[in-house]
Amino acid sequence: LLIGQYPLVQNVTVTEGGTANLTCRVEYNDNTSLQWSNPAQQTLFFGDKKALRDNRIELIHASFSELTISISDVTLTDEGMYTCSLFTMPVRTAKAYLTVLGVPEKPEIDGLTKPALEGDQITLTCITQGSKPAADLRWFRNEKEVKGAKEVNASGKTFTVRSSLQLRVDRNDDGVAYTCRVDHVALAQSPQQATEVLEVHYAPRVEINPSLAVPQEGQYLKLECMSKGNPSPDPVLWTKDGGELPDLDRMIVEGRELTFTSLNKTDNGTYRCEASNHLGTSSAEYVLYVYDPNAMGQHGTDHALIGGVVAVVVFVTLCLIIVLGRYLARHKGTYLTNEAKGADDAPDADTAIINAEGNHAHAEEKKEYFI
Ligand SMILES: *[C@@H]1O[C@H](CO)[C@@H](O)[C@H](O)[C@H]1NC(C)=O
Ligand SMILES: *[C@@H]1O[C@H](CO)[C@@H](O)[C@H](O)[C@H]1NC(C)=O
Ligand SMILES: CC(=O)N[C@H]1CO[C@H](CO)[C@@H](O)[C@@H]1O
Repeated sequence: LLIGQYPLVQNVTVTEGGTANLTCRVEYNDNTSLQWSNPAQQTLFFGDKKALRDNRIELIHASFSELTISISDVTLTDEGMYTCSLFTMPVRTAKAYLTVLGVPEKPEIDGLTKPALEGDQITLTCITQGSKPAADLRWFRNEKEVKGAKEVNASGKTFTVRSSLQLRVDRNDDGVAYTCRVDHVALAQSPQQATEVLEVHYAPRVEINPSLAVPQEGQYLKLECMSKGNPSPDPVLWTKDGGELPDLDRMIVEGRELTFTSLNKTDNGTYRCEASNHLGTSSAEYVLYVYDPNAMGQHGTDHALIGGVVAVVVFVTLCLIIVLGRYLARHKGTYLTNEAKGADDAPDADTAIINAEGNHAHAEEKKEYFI
């Protein structure tokens, strides 16, 4: 026996249908033979000599330092422990485990009723078979991931994986895509997926959109009946005050739209739009009150008048405050300085007072001027 005279092998993982290469190396060897045998202990190759008649098994390389064979079209039954033997005395062996990955089948989505009715409780189930190890299933509502309930069952060497999603459908689910995606090592970068688009039927919901907020006599007005339902509720029915629409040239019904080319006071009343499909009927009402443009104008001038009056009152008040302020300041100032002035010029106190009073009168004149 030489130092380093022993076989070396590595475990191998291969995807179902692929090719597995089994290599056995000996670093230091004399002319001792190498052999590969399968999990059933059958010899596959003894040196370069093929022992088992299986077309899928081929020799890749045979020498005293290496024996490499390949198994193509691998199936799950090929999985197991393979042995490389070096026929020294005693025989030395090395074991390599061949793992075969089961490729999950394309997933299928069950449980979808088409169309579903609003309020229905449905359970979508996604199934994929044949994965090994068990595949992972993930659900997406449009692009957003949602949580499903997973269940794994072994069937032979592979697994059947199910994931179910319980939904109470409403109108917002109409047209929504539910995708079930299979993630698995054997699928590498290309996960398998299945998608179902929900179709939800629901009773209509109606709304009336007027083109004007304050309709006035003579104006053009369009009332649009917005109805949403599935199947689409078409056509819609317009009525006025519980009866038929008056037959007037300036009142035009075109599909969902009711148009008044020139509003008249006699048009006011309650307009109703009704839409139905096989799931129900729904309606909306609009109370039309045609304003008199002259009355509106009157209101306008009233407002302008009030505004004007308020502005004048505010202005006058401000002026009064300013004038009062100035008057008070001036009154104080003139009183003090005039006294001093009068006292300087006057030969006696009486004259000083007279002078001061005279100046005071002069100041009052000035004040009047300021107003
Ligand atoms: C090879 O696989 C076997 C069986 O799965 C395991 O026990 C062993 O540790 C593996 N050897 C290596 C080197 O990974
Ligand atoms: C409104 O209708 C009445 C009667 O149909 C008509 O006499 C009147 O002139 C109309 N008013 C306007 C502003 O069109
Ligand atoms: C039919 C109707 O509703 N007529 C009303 C229209 O508005 C005037 C006031 O502008 C009411 O007096 C009418 O009764």
